[in-house]
Amino acid sequence: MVSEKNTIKPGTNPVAVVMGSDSDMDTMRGCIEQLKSFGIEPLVRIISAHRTPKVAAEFAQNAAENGIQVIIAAAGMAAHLAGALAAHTSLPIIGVPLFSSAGLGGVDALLSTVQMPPGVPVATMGIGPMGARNAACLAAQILGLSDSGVAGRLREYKKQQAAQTEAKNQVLRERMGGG
Ligand code: RP5
Repeated sequence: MVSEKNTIKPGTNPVAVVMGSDSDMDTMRGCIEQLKSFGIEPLVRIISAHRTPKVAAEFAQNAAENGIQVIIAAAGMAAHLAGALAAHTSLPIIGVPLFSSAGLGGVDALLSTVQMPPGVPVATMGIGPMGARNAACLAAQILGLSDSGVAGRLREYKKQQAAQTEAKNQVLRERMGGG
């Protein structure tokens, strides 16, 4: 088992992006890019609740000591990764349920991730790419409570989103003949 106890430089990666398999990477790339757009360099790992359960437990147990403040956990099928990590840490865990071609269209992962027992919460996003991007936004919002740089970049992102939507509305109005 590869231990990460003393290998992660504390404070350098406030957000960890953990996924169950390399087959999840295509979807989670959107999450990683979104985090980077907020100036957050994530720690990225493949850890499986079922295939490497001891690594998952150790990772979560040491996460806070390693300077991680938020963990994003993505998995498909019977997705227990987010919950398994939440069992071993009090850090906020954001779960991203993923579509898997061998699974039930992502609903299997959604239900496995969201239905946590009381006292062990997982903030569960929507299925797939939009959930992956929202996980990054939520992680940034949590960090933004104590990091003014991240908070400022989030404000800018929201402004850009509003400007894009207003521009689309303007185009629509012109196409529809004004008014
Ligand atoms: C889950 O099973 C992984 O998160 C992945 O979404 C799914 C399939 O994994 P692979 O068989 O592609 O490794 O644990």
